Amino acid sequence: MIIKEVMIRHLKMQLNSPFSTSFGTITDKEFLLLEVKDELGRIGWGESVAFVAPWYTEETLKTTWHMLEDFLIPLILNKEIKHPDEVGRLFATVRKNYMAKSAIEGAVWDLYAQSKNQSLTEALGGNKDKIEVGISIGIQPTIEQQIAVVNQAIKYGYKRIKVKIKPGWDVNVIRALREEFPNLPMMADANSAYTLNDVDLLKELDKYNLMMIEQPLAHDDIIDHAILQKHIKTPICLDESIQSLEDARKAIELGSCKIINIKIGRVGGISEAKRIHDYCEDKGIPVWCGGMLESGIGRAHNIALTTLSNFSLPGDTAGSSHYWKRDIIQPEVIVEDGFINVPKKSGIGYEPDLEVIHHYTVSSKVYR
Ligand code: OSB
Ligand code: MG
Repeated sequence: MIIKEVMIRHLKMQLNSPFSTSFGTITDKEFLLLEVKDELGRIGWGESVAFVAPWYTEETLKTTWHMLEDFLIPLILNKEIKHPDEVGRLFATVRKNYMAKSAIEGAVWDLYAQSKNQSLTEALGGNKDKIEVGISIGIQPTIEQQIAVVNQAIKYGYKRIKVKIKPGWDVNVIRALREEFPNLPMMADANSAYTLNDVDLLKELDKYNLMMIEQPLAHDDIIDHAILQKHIKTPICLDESIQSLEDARKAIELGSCKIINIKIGRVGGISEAKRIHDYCEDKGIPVWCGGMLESGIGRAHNIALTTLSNFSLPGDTAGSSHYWKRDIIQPEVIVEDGFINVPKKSGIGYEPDLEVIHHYTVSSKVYR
């Protein structure tokens, strides 16, 4: 296929409830949505997961737009692309900027699957009809409210719950939740809020039978995590620290983690995500699919990726209604009894709802 046109839209969608982490609170999700057109007029959809501020990784909505407009779109327009794996090679002269790259690459994967008359799941070699998912719950104002929100999520059918922790909101909260929910598969995500000075505190968490602790130490560290893992029994799962297959290889060789959270945007696209998945499978390291509060488009990509065999732990892909009054795809993503049915239609398997997309669009620009 030959990419003839790319449209970037800036969308702003209000979250049903504010999402708080160790770094602050998000009430609106602003992101870029990409429509990529080939020579036959087929359209592939991609989403840039970068936030407005660089608190998670260094990319932002504006840096991704800049990279797309000034570097990445010119590198793919009018190029013959036989397989999405080639997109990464076309971008080889651009360092990092993985979320920007991933937005186009995801759209090319959608186009590629459509051109083969396959679902994205089939095109990726996935083999599940339904995927088991969990939910990530932000920091609440009080422990009582935290318990109430977890309880609500359990009622909706989620069987694995992730809660966010930060200094001052950690052992006290996990202890309270464990007392309330003795058998709940539960994990904690610190988004890099601790250092090795906190080893004693992190050791305390070993008492509460957590499935794992996600990214306790610095966003770019794998050395200190390896030291920490020797001191604690709870498996460490890395998120921010793993931005490529090379990062995964080094972290696994060092013993920095026992589990990896794979996010398509953080690692530069589906092809790299699949390579990390395959490597981890080979090394006996289970993976799960992380989330970035995606709209339905990014969610659809996550669902397809999760059908790969070594996504053996429930991910953070909650249903549309957890995030939005109205999602931008039809049908919306529904979670029943902790499972999402994998769509069978060609491409991402959901229909973008243009009316709703227009409603949320702040600005847009076409490149050809
Ligand atoms: O660290 O996994 C994270 C959301 C935004 C940025 C980082 C993270 C998260 C989540 C929520 O935990 C995942 C989701 O529901 O999409
Ligand atoms: Mg995380």
